[in-house]
Amino acid sequence: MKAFIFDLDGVIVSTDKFHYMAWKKMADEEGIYFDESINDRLRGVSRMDSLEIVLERSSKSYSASEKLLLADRKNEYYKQYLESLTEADRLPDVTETLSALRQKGYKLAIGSSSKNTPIILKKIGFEGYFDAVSDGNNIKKSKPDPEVFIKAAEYLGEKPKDCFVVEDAEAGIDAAVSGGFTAIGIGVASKYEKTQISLNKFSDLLNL
Ligand code: B16
Ligand code: MG
Repeated sequence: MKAFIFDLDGVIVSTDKFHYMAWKKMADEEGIYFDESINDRLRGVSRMDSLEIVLERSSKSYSASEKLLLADRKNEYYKQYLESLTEADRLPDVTETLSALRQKGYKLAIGSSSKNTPIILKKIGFEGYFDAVSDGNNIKKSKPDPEVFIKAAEYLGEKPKDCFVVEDAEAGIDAAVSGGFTAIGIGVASKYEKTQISLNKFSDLLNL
């Protein structure tokens, strides 16, 4: 294996709590029921697809332009929460494990559905750190489509079969498997049946 492609939200940094808070604020304002288990279904899913899941609980139907406004409003709340992010928000073991993997000669990339990836990487002190970044800004189809990881592998100059993908979301594991990558699951995704390697903690990557 030549490279690791990391999902961002839920793997490198815990922005998932901010997604929850931002969707919850928007949903409360609209009188739509929203809870943590609905939020779990949004992991790795694009902003507009996430909105459709949130609106399943709405009694009102929204036009396409109203939906765009709702998604924008959620994103504004989300970006306000992102302001507080710092290097201390990198998830446990991430800093040391990434540097040890790099020392072993692996290339390191990001494969995230988020259009906010550049802001997040900057806030946590990882701007320019990864050998390649593929995110919501360079893809047409979001996870479970493999496009984001295929682009990451292309940017690295590697083939999918030579890359591990590390994911916290079922949609991300589906994307990795269908793209021909080896799918490593952490958190919720460590218990998913399609996950090929399950991690208890991030530093377990050093024992593969
Ligand atoms: P944005 P990941 C994903 O990031 C999140 O898990 C998902 O909850 C979010 O809807 C998606 O990014 C889009 O994010 O609204 O910032 O473009 O897990 O693929 O790193
Ligand atoms: Mg994720």
